[in-house]
Amino acid sequence: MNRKTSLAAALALALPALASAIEFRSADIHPDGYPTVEAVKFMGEQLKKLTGGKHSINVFNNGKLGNEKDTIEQTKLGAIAIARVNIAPMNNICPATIVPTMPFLFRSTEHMRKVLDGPIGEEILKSCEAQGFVGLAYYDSGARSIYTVKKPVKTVEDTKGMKIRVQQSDLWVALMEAMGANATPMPFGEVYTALKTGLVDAAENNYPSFESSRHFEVAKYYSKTEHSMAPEVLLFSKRVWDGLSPDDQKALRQAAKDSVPHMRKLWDEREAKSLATVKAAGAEIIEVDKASFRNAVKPVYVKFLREPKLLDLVKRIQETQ
Ligand code: BDP
Repeated sequence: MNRKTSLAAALALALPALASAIEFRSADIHPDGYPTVEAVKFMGEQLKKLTGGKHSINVFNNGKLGNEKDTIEQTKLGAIAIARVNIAPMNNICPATIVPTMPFLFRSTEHMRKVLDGPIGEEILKSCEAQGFVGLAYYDSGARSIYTVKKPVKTVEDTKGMKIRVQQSDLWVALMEAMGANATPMPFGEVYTALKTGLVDAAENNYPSFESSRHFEVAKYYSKTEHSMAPEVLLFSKRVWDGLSPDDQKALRQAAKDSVPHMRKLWDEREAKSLATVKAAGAEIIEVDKASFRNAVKPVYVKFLREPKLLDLVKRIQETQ
């Protein structure tokens, strides 16, 4: 055997081990440095540690793999292993995800974290398995508020007739319509131009997204409606999942779990930093008559929570102390 063939033989021997090492592809629409992106990178490091260096995660940020609706679809098909998305574009796919999206449901960040970390959060994720998604974790997304280009919003009266961009979810359309606005669903990546060209008058999001997307440059009135705390979710392709060993599945679950406290730390820091950035750039932070919004969106509870299962989840969330 010459040197070349013996090398080939050695490589062939090494191949079975190499072949089972996987670099999972993960999608995110946010840029580097955004807490969700950094959290999944952290999860990848944990995964490497837990699998003795075998498996890793490659985060494709900035929407490189498509908008959230597309990456959800690709994840279902198994073309992407992990989709880090907001829970809203899952609303039409997996009905229980409507619940944590509901307006004015969580009383505080602590309340939201407690619910999502516990059996209720688990139950909601589990219900998405039948649709092809293994829910690995929730990440924080703070509270979402309305921001406008031309005139500040102070009470729900001010949103009447406004064109407001929403995420791609029927619930979100209904939510804005209940406020008297015209909802325009579109992917996040199109919102800057839509605000700039007047295609929409307003959008809504948390401070970090308002800042990182630079929406504050075109919409400088940020009105603290804080109407929803719809969280982020980490979805794993059930199709890919079913081909993994129980040990690998365990490692993935653990790595995802480990990334949550890290994410929250980054999130809290980023919220404060983003607020300071947008203020320094001239954005106005406006207090609103919250009760007027709360009252206006009540019909959405009636319309979207007809199923006893969903009603029960809401009740249990409200009862969680
Ligand atoms: C951000 C979420 C992101 C959503 C975006 C949106 O992190 O997942 O795509 O809002 O409004 O807060 O579309």
